[in-house]
Amino acid sequence: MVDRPNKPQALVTTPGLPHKPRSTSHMTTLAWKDRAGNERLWLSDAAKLDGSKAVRGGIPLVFPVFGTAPDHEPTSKLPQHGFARNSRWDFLGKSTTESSGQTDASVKLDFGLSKATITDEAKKLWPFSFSLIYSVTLTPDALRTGIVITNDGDQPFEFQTLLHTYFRIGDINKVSVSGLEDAAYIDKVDGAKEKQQAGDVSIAGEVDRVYHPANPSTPVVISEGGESKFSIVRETLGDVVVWNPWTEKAQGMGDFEPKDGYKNMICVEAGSVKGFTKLEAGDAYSGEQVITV
Ligand code: TA6
Repeated sequence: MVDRPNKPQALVTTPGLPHKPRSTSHMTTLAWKDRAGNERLWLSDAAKLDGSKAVRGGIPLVFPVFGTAPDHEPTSKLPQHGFARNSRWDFLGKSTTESSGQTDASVKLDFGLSKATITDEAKKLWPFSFSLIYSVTLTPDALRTGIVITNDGDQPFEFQTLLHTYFRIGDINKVSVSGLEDAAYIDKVDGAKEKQQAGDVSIAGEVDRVYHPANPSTPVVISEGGESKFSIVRETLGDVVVWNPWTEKAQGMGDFEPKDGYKNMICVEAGSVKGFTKLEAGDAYSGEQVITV
């Protein structure tokens, strides 16, 4: 076969896991610097990076449940946001594409988790046969993170999944989020009431909302002082959570530092969390976000 220039290196992309993982890590993208070297994700100064607790910041991966689901028997015993973000994942491989110009260079890392590699405790709480491949792709102007979920068993299971992205911003008081206008949402700060979004979302206090935009292909844009900072395009992930803990909740989280750090972050989280997605035996689900700066 003629070797073509810039051929990506071999990459393990099937749901199967390598026999001997090269390295393992917890599943949170911790940092992302843009081409100018600016850090674009928020990470708490008190974030636990030793695996003792979910990382406060970056992009923790939520699976197989969002929040807790006491009324959903199969996931009712799982910890908040499920086990994926606290599990040790296998590094599956890396692929790079060189670039003639500066526009299409990319590096992609794949990580794997499956029933065979989660803890016995997690298996007890959620005994289904599954495989996850989590991919992180960096290009000069974008970060893509995506998940492929495979049902390796002989019975269906239901799941929720979400990319819990902590965006770094300069001043929350100058931030607005567009692309959610007219979307129905559940307001978790107001008795989980169902509401409809009028215009852009602004933050002047604790906000914890689960949006279900009518048109999932509309980009969600985070602007500051009228200038677009992040554009988020979603594939399959039909819901968007917007969260800012504000003063009281920030005060109450031991791993949230500095305490006024809520002024410099906003979570805009792409996910499939309205109800549960059913995955039949042998089927696969994939969802991705592309964040452009
Ligand atoms: O995504 C918003 C949310 O569900 C909030 O309700 C808040 O609990 C946040 O996630 C952080 O959750 P964590 O388990 O990481 O403290």
